[in-house]
Amino acid sequence: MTPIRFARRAAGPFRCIAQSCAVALALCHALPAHAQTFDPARADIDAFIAGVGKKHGFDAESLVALFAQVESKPAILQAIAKPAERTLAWDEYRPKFLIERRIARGAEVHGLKQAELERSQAASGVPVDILLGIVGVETFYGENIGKYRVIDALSTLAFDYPPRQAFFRGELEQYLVMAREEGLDPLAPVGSYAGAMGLPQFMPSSFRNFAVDGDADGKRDLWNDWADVFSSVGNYLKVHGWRAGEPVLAAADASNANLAGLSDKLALTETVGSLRARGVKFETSLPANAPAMLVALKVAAGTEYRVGFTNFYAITRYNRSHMYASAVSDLADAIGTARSGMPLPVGGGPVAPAPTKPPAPSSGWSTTTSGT
Ligand SMILES: [Ca+2]
Repeated sequence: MTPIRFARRAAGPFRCIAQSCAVALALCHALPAHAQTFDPARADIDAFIAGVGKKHGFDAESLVALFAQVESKPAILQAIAKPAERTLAWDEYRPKFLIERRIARGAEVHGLKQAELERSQAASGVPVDILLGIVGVETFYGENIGKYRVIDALSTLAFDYPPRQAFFRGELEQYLVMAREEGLDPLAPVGSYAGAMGLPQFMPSSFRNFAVDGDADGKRDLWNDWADVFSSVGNYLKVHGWRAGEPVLAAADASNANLAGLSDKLALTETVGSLRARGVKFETSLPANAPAMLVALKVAAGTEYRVGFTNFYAITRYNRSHMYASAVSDLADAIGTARSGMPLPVGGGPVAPAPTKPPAPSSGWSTTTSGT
């Protein structure tokens, strides 16, 4: 899950994005080109150790010994300066995820882990294809879980990236507690440059709050245990408002609609009825009073419109991006189609369909694991 895009200040669960390229580059220039271990005697680290030790009962000497083995990684500061979802248009972003190999792998994982998926769906109300869509977008079903030690990532951003230090010091604190609770060596887990962990890319606070032991083996393992992975994603969406049996979004035609004063925030500021009253055309079985938002996705030819419902909003709590939630929904649909043996849809909306040219190889590109 996803911390913040820099334009979205509220702390989200998972990924994190830079304050600005200029800030990040300036920081990079001020720091060594190669990783260096932290000095636990550094004033801010010493204060962090003292505070966390007192608050959670950690032995200070153990924390000093731990942080003497933690490295500040310049590559992490470079990675956080590349907020892909702010620089790509929808018709560039979507093909990164809607590639045939990802869709096929999603269908394959369904076959391999059907029991785990269906148990997670039963517990959360989240359809199996949405669970597969999230894990497919996040890490390509575990192919791109990230290459950094989580403690290096969190510490680099907590101590060497001032724009987000408060958020990452909080996550670092959560991580230390999580490692103790889960019986993990804090130096062992790997994740994204922002410290997002495992197949679903949970940040430590989200792990502690929302991860689920799906197979009741006494451990929450988001790196290896598919039952835990899918149950945790389902639980996260359920807690954030998922409504079983309801749609995520509908394609919309807003070409003759009155959009004056319409909010572009990630919020359910409209209803099915209010959008129809504005002249937005879309099909849904939801009633007129159902919460909704107009989703405007920039493409080369203009804007592709969709109407997002409560479940669209729930996906944006996982990652605060219209494009992310749209890609998860499209990938879920494509996996469902692939599973049923039907030809894959062309996709896209009424204004600008998805490009028909072959998408670029994914090469590990991921919103949460830049640099992998
Ligand atoms: Ca488990």
